[in-house]
Amino acid sequence: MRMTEDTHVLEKPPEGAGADWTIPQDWNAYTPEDHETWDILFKRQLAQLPGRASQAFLDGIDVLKLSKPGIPDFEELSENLMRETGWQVIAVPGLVPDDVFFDHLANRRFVAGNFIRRREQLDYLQEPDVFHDVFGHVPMLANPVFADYMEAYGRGGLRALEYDSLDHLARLYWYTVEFGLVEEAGGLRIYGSGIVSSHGESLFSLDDPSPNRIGFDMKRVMRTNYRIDDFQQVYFVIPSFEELLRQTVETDFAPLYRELESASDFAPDDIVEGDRIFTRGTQAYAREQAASPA
Ligand code: HBI
Ligand code: FE
Repeated sequence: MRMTEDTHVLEKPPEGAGADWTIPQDWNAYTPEDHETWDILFKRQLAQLPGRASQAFLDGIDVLKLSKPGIPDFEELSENLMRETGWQVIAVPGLVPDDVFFDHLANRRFVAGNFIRRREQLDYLQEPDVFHDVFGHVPMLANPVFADYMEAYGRGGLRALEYDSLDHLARLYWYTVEFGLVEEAGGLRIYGSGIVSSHGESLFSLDDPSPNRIGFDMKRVMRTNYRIDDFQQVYFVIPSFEELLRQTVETDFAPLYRELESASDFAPDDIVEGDRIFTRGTQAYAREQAASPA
């Protein structure tokens, strides 16, 4: 999740957090209700993901044994993940500063919020909780290619901070890691964590006639604004995780950032020259929302 004015990132690590912002998960402090919240969300999502989530995501759920009831214990989860791809899951109190976030990713540590949403927030909350972070992100980290992509992104983030070009790189994260689709033999599939962890968007992203679905292009994505408060108006489709990793590793970001400095931004619902269009959306949903904001 991207930091904005309306999310609350602290300036320095809160009491009890290390200099790297990590805290103990404190698994024993979860209440029976917390575990039950996880189980409700897990069951609801898993029921609608076959045929929708990418094979890599579904395989990750299996190899990490995430079907075990209750909020996963990060130590046990990290042991399983370490064996697959050398990644770990560590707890943080919420959003952490960009440089801290990227440094963890570059070292194959995924930071996860340790708190879980309240019962009246099952469908939407602003800050990433343990369900979004663990259910949404961690299965993909069991995939060796995607695991390398996330590390490459972390390194890229540290460099983007030097070039003052974080806004452009953050769009890459948004439209891949959070809201990406991938083309598989059976059709389009979800791999973005923001979609797989959302009851509504896991249907909307694939089935609704409203959003555009466009072939992934690194520069195009980096010029595209996004909204954080509703379903996306555009989803970008990668041909494979290998291709996403290849483009990220092979792109020379310094000249790209320089070029982007003077390039205009695209709105989320723009269709532009060169787009490979999978579906041209009606944008009916976005128009309705604009007419009657929630
Ligand atoms: N912190 N806990 C947490 N989770 C994130 O996804 C996150 C963050 N801090 C910064 C950040 N994301 C952004 O820099 C990236 O999304 C680009
Ligand atoms: Fe996320």
